[in-house]
Amino acid sequence: MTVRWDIFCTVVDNYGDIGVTWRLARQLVAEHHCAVRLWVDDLRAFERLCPQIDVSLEEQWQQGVQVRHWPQTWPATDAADVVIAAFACQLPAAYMDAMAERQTTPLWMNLDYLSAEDWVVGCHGLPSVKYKHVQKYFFFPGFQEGTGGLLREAGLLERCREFQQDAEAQRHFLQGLDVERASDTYLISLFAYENAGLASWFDAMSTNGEKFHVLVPEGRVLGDVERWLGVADLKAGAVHRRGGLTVQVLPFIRQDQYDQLLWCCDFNAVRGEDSFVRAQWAGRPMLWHIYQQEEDVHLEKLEAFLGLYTRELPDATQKAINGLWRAWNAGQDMTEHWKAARQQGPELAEHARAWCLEQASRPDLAAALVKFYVNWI
Ligand code: TRH
Repeated sequence: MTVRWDIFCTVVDNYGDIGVTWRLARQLVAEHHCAVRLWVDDLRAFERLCPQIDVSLEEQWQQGVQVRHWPQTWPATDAADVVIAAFACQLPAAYMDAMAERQTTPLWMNLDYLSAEDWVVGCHGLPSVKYKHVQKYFFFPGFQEGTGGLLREAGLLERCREFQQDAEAQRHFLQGLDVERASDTYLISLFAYENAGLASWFDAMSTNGEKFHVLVPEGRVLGDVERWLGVADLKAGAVHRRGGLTVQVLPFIRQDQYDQLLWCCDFNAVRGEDSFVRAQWAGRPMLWHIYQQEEDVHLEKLEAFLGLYTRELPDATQKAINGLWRAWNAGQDMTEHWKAARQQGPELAEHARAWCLEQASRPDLAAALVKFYVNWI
């Protein structure tokens, strides 16, 4: 019998919440033959990743997923077999009653934010609160054994490697974005929040003798790019050259295209949660701009990841990554750190490949969720 899943997503800000839940919903349908309803409170954010979304509809089908607008006034509905509250979002009271009234109690899980911290291993899968007799469980994504793993759809690495070995396919893809990649140029994608360190990084790239081509999808970092270039109102399509650095603004592209962009680039600056994971699957060196949290708790998460990511690397490589990532996340001067990272270029590239394979040797998050359910019933 087909298992029915309800996934609830509130878009707090940015695109990570919808980015993650949309991937998960599709994978549960495509690979585990589940019937999935994805409840989203903000269809406009969704539309940016998936332009086929019709924001005026309360209900629509996209890639086998039933996408439901989560309106302020909750429409009476029955509860599913498995209920996922993404990122601790609060379910509608009437839906929680529907869960409690079901003949077979549903499995209720909170899909948490990704963190490399050690405590995650101890908390993954533990019971959380109860509503009436319905028990909620913690489900933590993660990088280590004992966590829920990372989202990774079937065949992803194979498709990525094939694309990376196919220069013509990459050229064609980039051409579709009006990007002409010169053969002696190091291609970088840049997806970040506002960052005071950007000017020093761009200074370093424009003057160090190499050629860099930085692709910046429209978004929050553009203000810093404008200030550095001394131009106003940057829009998709803009291309500016300063010394060895070419800066090009891209439109915000579909989620699957963004993956391909990551696969094309020699280096990816990413942010938040979902692009961070996708950059790891691209198997290329990267730089993470972590989502800032109150009381700087994000810095502990950053250090936890760095500890894990760099743990087996030689000193110089470890230092280069730590220095670059810490400076970027503190909005500090990037000059020396970028130089060090470039000196470690081959080591960074090799490590990115190895890390990707190591992570891919673990069960993926969707499979882990399904297994959790099967073990629970
Ligand atoms: O947008 P984000 O900053 O989202 C963040 C994080 O998830 C953070 O953990 C969370 O607390 C906060 O939101 C509320 O970064 P993230 O997670 O990388 O999500 C971006 C999504 O947008 C991802 O699915 C990739 C997608 N994307 C595109 O589809 N096209 C694009 O052009 C770009 C740049 C991104």
